[in-house]
This record gives sequence, structure tokens and C-alpha cells, in this order.
Amino acid sequence: MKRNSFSTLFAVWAAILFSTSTFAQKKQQKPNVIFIYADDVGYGDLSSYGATKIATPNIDRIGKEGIRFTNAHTTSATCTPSRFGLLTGKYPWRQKGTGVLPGDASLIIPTDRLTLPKAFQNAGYKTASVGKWHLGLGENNKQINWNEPITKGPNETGFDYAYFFPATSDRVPTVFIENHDVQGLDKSDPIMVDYAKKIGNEPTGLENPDLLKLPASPNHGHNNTIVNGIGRIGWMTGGKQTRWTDEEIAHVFLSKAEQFIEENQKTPFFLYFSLNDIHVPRMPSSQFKGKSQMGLRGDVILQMDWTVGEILKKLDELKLAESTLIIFSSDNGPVLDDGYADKAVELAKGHKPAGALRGGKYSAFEGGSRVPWLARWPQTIKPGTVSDALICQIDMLSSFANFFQQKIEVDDAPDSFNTIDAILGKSKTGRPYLIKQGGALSITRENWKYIEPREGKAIQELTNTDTGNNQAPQLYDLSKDLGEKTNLAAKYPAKVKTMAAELAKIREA
Ligand code: NG6
Ligand code: CA
Repeated sequence: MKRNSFSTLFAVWAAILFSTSTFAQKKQQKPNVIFIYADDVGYGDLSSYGATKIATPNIDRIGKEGIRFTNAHTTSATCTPSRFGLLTGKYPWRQKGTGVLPGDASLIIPTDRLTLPKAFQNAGYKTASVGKWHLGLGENNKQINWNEPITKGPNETGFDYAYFFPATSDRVPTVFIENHDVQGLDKSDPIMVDYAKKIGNEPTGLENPDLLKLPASPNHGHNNTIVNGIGRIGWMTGGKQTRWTDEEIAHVFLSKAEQFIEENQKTPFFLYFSLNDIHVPRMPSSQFKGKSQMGLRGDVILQMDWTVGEILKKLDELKLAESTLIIFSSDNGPVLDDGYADKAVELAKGHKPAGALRGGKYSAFEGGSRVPWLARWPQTIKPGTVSDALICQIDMLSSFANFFQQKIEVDDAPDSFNTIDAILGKSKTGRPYLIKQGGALSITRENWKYIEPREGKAIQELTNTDTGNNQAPQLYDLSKDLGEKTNLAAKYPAKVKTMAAELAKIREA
């Protein structure tokens, strides 16, 4: 009798537990996921990461209502390799030709590979890539014909919808592409692009500096074809009617992102929203010009924060906030002078774009690749969480494949760890170690970071980058010396040996 009532009670309890947990699971099973990927935003560029000269309330709101990571990373200190790592789960340095790409490069992600958006597609999501692409287009080693549908790009990489520009806003062609088609093509004014030599007879920054509204910094290049008063990297002719206006880029991308969210509000969706801000040329819309007191770089930080705010507003409006995981991060560390005379250095006024970190974009030090990462998913993430778990963008693929209970082979995402519990704030344990690429490779495990010896300038004067190049090995204790000031390699030779060996082993794997 006693036993019977106990088992009945147990059955009732189990039924309740089961039904609530399946309910909770059902509710949480497929959140919409928005990954906002800012360009060149540093660890110290947001107020939630300590910036005091500029306010980023909308981005900060994600962390307040969700989680803020202090130990989140890209794989690399520049754009193309970081994006390659994020989308493929494979360290970019394992594949040749994954450095910063020109605007006419071929697609570097093999179309038969599993990718992050394909994992979402396999889970029944609608996927979109809106914004900067910078992973190449078209067939290997084949010249892109911009006047015909472009054969390979984001669609073939796993995105159902794509609205993007090919490379960076300082590289030609300065056009938007929707899926396979350059927007607003005019057959009578075909687009031609060249990165090796001047084509056509349009003014260039080199020959006609008087025509520039934003001059290039001395010796930085950016002096080829002039579009919208700005000298670019590379030459182009044609497509006069279709070229973008830099001041409108943020608005154009935002409207496409909003449209995708609206159109897919009933299905789970994955939106990779890759902002042009705050990359050079920094050309805010008139809404933000002069608003930051920090010059154009500050203005585009405000524009970026506004963009994020508009997305949050859209989610509120459509009542999607609860069921959406929104992540904000950056593709590499910050740089002040990246090639245009926009007075970013002069007007920084003590603002430290990398915060307490050493180095920035292009560097092997933490400033190159430790980035802001904030995430909100009200159904799962506890508001106001701060996590120091070691996470990397390269882990998104394995983490979400695991979240969807998809089985993936090691070769599918060879360097990607399943850290979904850390990403969702359920665990403080992230990945055990991480290899990062500045110029030199480094390996971080627990509090230790080892940077391999590398020839080359310690300071790259043009961008004032503290590169991390050193002919001797470097070892830092990040728990006591986040600013990587004291090289402990001579003091701990055994540690150096073990870490160098581990780096070599993973590199050869
Ligand atoms: C560099 C450009 C820089 C920027 C960078 C790519 C010069 C001198 N500098 O080569 O301005 O475009 O490439 O930035 O040309 S990234 O964020 O896309 O990696
Ligand atoms: Ca970048």
C-alpha cells in the first residue's frame, strides 16, 4: 500500500517533471539566432567594457539583459581569417590563401564543407548573411564577371538569402550584391575590376588627391579609383549608377536585416549580420556625423550602437525578444589609423580602444583577438551574467551542431569545440586551450599564453601596431598580466617547451 502510493506519487511527479521539461525544451528548442559581427571593434570600445569617452547603451543592454564575456576571442587579428574560422570551425592558417582578401578573390570556403549556416539549415532554419562578406566569390582562380550572376558566394556557403558587399568598404567594387546579382546593373556601363593595374580613365587618389573628401593617410595606399570622394584599394570602371554612397551603408544593411527578420518571424531563423562599422573609411550618415566629439571613428561607433538598438527594437516590436538569441561580437581588435586621414588618433582623447590589452588589429597580443562578446536569450541566459569562460568564435559550429543534436565528423569542423554551455552561460568552463593568429601564432591554456618566435618589426609604424613579433619566445601569465608586459619565457623554460610542443602538435594535426 505504502509502496503503491509512493509509486503513484512518483509517477505523478515524473509526469509533471517530464511535461514541464519537454515544454521548456520545446519552447527553447529553436531560438532564432542573430550573430551581429562588428568590424574592428576593440575590447575597450564599448561602455560595458570600460569605455568612458563614448557610450554604447544598446550594445550594453544585451549584456545587462544577458551575458557579457571577458575572455572571448576571434581566431585571428584580421577579418578574412576570423570569418573563415567562425563559419567553418577550422583554423584559417590550416588553409592557404585565407589572409585579407582583395575584392576580386575567389570564394575560399569549399562549397562541399559543412558551415555554421548549413548546420542551421539542417536544423530547419532560414538563414541569411547581411553585410560585409570578405570571403571571396566565384570559382577558384576564375575572374569574376560582375555583369553576370556570380556563381559562388554566401548562397553556396549555406545562406538562403544574402545581401552584401564583396570585401571591405575600402576595396572595389563598391557595389551591393543580392544573392548572385550586383544590384542596379546597367548593361551599357559594365563593371570591370582590377587589383594589379589601373584600368579605365577615372580619377585616382594618387593622381587627383584634390578630388578627395577623405584623404588617405600618407603611405597607406588607398589611392586607386576614387568613388564617392574616397580613394579605394583596387581599380574599377563602369557601374556608375550602382556604386554605393558610404554614408548610407549602415542604413541599407539594417533595412535588409530588418526585412529578413520580419519575413521570417514565423520560422526559426539565423541571421549573420556583418556590419561595415567601424571599418575604414569611416563615413557616418548625417544622423551621426559630429555626434561623438571623437571624430569619425567615434561617430561610427555611435552609428553601430544605434544599428544594434534598431535590431533590439525590431525584436521587441515583433515580440521575438524572448525567443531570440542575439550575440554581438567583433572580427578583430581595434586600430586608429587604418589608412585614411580621419583624425582617429588625434581625437581619441585618451580613449583606449583595446582597453587594458596590448596591441590591436594585426597583432599577436590580446588586443588583436580578444573581443567583446555579449549575448541575450531571456529564456535561457540569466540577466547580468559576466563570464570569464574561454570561448572562441570558431566554436559556434560545433556548439550549435551539438545544440541541435546533429552528428558531425571531426573533419567537418576540426578545430571547433562544443562550448554551448559556456556560450549560453550555463557553465563557466569553455574550451581548454586556443590557438590564435596575429602575425605569429600563440597558444593560450589556462592563465598561460605562449607566442611563438617570429621575425619582423615589433612595431608596424603605419598603423602603430604593437605586432607581437619577437625572435625570442614569449610567455605571459594572463591572470596577473593581461597587458602582456612581462615576458616570463626565460623564467619558465619548461613551460615554454611544453607549450611550444603543444602548438607544434596541433598545427601539424
Ligand atoms: C589592409 C588595409 C586596411 C584594411 C585591412 C583589412 C592598407 C594599407 N591597409 O591591407 O585599410 O582594409 O587591410 O581590414 O591597404 S579587415 O578588417 O578587413 O581585415
Ligand atoms: Ca575587421
